[in-house]
Amino acid sequence: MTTNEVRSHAAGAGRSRDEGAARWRVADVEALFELPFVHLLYRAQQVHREFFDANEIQLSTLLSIKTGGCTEDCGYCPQSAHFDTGVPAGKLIALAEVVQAAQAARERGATRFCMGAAWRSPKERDMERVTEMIRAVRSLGLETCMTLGMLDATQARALRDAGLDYYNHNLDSAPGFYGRVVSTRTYQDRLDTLEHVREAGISVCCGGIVGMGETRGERAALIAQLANLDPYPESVPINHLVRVEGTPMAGSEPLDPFEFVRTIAAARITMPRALVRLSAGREQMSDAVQALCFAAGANSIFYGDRLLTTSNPQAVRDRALFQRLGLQVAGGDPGGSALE
Ligand code: SAM
Ligand code: DTB
Ligand code: SF4
Repeated sequence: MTTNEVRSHAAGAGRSRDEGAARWRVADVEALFELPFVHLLYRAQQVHREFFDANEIQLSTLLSIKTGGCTEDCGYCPQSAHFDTGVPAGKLIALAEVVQAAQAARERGATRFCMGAAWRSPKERDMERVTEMIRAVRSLGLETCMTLGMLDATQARALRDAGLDYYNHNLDSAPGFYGRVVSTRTYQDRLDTLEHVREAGISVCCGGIVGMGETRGERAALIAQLANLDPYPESVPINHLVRVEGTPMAGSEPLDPFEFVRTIAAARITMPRALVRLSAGREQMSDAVQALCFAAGANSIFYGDRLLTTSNPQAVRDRALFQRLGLQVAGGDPGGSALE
């Protein structure tokens, strides 16, 4: 693809919804990755500015509502019962604990509260309790997101009826790489859950992990897969693998940070209206690389000292970074004093 073709493709030129979904060929996305770095960032910035205030970021806070002991064998995950990572298996936490954490997140400036459970899929007895959590968090005026594993159509509708705004379910890698990541479920299982979520009318949060030893072509294939979901996800978390000792992927070769930035830029260009979230892995990233991610079109982060089981930059460090970069936080001031 020439530079001009890349530009017109990114702008959606010549395609309309009526003619069918816009399809990104893997080769087209690879062509984005191959652009000289500054040209790629320029393209991403053009697209970003067309649809967003490019200086504004949205803050989501995560809470693990059920930690560890998971039956799945996802090779990156500290919560799998298949690996010895020192993460103990817990039970579903109490509603009051969730409400307390959500209140604290709101005071610190988060606008979305994401609750994650280390499940293959929720059991029937869990559904009542998680729907209570959705109602309670929503009543605080926060957007709600849950990630509970695979859902069937009935479960997706139950979460929708409780008012769930977003469901997070990542494709995690390119289809061709997935078999090297997990053996206890298939790529098609992931796509089926996403379909149930979409059909229930819940907004989709779906992204992946980079730095698991995949090739550039496989990173491009992941982005193409996400961009070709019809419609593409409203929210796209791009995680950098957090290498946790005891997981099969702990020894993955470190990824060139510029390659991570390129992945963010490719996500921005191919999914122009999505919130692209610079997700796991920020703790291990320099402030300069994070700033490049924002310049490449990332406009959301996980904010708060913990992800699910691993640490995230301290909120005070993030606020200092926002200030140094002059970044505006969506929905107002990130409640600095509430944390000190
Ligand atoms: N159990 C549910 C599932 O897998 O769908 C939800 C929770 S799971 C922990 C949510 C996501 O966290 C995964 O899809 C993966 O993208 C991300 N994740 C888990 N461990 C990670 C790691 N070590 N580094 C980066 N991302 C990770
Ligand atoms: C997502 O894409 N990343 C978040 C959230 N969705 C649930 C989880 C990151 C987990 C990182 C490893 C851990 O803390 O256990
Ligand atoms: Fe379980 Fe989710 Fe971790 Fe896989 S990513 S082991 S499904 S908690």
